[in-house]
Amino acid sequence: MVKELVKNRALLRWVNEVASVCRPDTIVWCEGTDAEYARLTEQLVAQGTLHRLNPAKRPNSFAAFSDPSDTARVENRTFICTTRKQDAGPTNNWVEPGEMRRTLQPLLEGCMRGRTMYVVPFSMGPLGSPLSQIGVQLTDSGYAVANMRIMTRMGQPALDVLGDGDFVKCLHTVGAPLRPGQADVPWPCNATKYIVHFPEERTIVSYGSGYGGNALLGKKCLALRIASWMARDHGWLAEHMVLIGVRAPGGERTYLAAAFPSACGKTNFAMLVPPEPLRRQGWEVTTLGDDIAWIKPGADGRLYAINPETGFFGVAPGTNARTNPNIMATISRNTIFTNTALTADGDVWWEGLTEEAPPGLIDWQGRPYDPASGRPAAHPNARFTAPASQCPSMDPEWENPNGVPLSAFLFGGRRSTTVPLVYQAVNWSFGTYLAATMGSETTAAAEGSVGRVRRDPFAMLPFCGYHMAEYFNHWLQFGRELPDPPRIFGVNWFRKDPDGRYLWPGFGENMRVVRWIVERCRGRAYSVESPIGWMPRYEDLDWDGLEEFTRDRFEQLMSIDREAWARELLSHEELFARLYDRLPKEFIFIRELILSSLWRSPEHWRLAPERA
Ligand code: TSX
Ligand code: MN
Repeated sequence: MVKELVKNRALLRWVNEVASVCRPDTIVWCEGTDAEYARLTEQLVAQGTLHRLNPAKRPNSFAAFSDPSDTARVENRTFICTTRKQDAGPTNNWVEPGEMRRTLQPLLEGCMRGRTMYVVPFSMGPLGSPLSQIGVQLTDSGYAVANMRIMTRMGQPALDVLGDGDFVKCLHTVGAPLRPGQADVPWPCNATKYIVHFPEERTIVSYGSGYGGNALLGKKCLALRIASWMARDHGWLAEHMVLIGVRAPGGERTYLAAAFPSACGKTNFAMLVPPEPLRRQGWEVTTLGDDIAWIKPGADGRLYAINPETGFFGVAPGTNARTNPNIMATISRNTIFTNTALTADGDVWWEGLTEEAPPGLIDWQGRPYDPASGRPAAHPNARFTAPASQCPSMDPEWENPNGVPLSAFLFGGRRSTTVPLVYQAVNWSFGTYLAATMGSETTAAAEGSVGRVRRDPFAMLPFCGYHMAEYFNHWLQFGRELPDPPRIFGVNWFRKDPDGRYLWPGFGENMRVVRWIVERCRGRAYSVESPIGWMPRYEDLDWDGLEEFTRDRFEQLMSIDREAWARELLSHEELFARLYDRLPKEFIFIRELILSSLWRSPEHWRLAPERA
């Protein structure tokens, strides 16, 4: 790319301004070509940041190993800097924008000395789509550039779309300048970290980290935190959701968006393979995205959704051919792995890939791996970055610039008790309540006491760029304006029996639930009333090939325990108290309505199946 041909004055001015503060040795404008990617990765190999994997096993793929202190997003170092504190809300860290700029200024001065500053224009969403946004990331991390090339539509085409229009300014530095002659390290970063959003100025500044969501600014920072702010202002939705298509026998397609907190198998759900009997009937699931959905009303009043990304940045541990054959095919080539283990024959490995660790592993910190050590060989947050185009289940419409029409939203958490396999909210407002109060049980000691329910409204708690209660209000208002809004469902794959065994087989078998959801949206499936919404009876699900799943077990899986639900509803108060100043008044009444209907006779709600 020739800088002289860049038309956008604001971009040129900003690049010069940043360069004069950060003082990079050189500036490289990224074109986004295959040749450029080949050059860049070759250079990163020479620097020791990337390791080329055995091309016979994993063509054109690389492994990277981060500094042990830089392995995840840093939520306590993530800031929303709005003029008024109230606009960031009680669930975000807030600093006054002027004060934050004064804090960042000395950190940024000379922060890129001895390094190259890459100018990375990118489009979130299909090039030129009315649902897309352009960002430009300035970064001193070649690793971030290589990942951005997989995760976004990056380079000259994005710049062409930008023209002299507006873009989101994304400044990223690892915060590790080099003195003349100073040797670099494979993973430069800084102990001090700042992930800062100025939503009013559509600006992001990320300092000190090279990892994932801290460094690939198109993803969590732009496509969720900044975009959620823009969406609230302009009447659309930026959501932390999987996007899937369901093909029914005969070819009819229904599109669903689903939000799950971490550790619920979101990517597995995005690439769900139906069990053989349903596949034989003609049911198929196709993938549009595994993390983020941008959603706008169309001229026909329906909601249209796109996946703003072009790749998957997924957690490696637990991934295998049984739980997700589609992702295994996706990461077979052209993939960057970060913090996995290395095998003796130059491939990657992680816990759960195979039952036993192969001999001769090198762990993610470069040490020979001893399975008896009790430590994992791969970091628990080890990742792959892989092109979505390589996923066998991609939907034919996944790059449609107009998006796909949504029929339903699904919200799920990891709940070992109380919450049934599936239920349908009675309307948009009750659905908004369901999503706002969703929670998941913690699975790792690092997250505090294991098994406690942590509320994660819409799975957006770490990603909403403004006051969470305003976000609920935005959802409510959004629904009021839709003539035929998508139906809203709660799901829970993780309910256990009193002996601690999972009641539901999960994975591909979830297709039976998805099928019922699709049929509900199409007005073809029965359900019965319950205090928390509409629920399928045993005979309303397709049990073809799963006949051993008994009616009795289904009743356990679907039961609504009054006492447990009363406690559940009361515990919502904890979240509401945190958000009291802008909490929608509907929520108080909805809670009371559900609470009061718990005490109606169960016969009342079991006896009248409806098709609505
Ligand atoms: O991804 C999962 N899904 C969704 C798949 C579309 N996982 C893995 C979560 C960890 C990231 C699940 N784990 C699911 C699920 O539906 N369900 C469970 C719980 C479970 C685990 C094992 C078995 C059954 C349920 N059974 C056996 O292992 C034999
Ligand atoms: Mn995510």
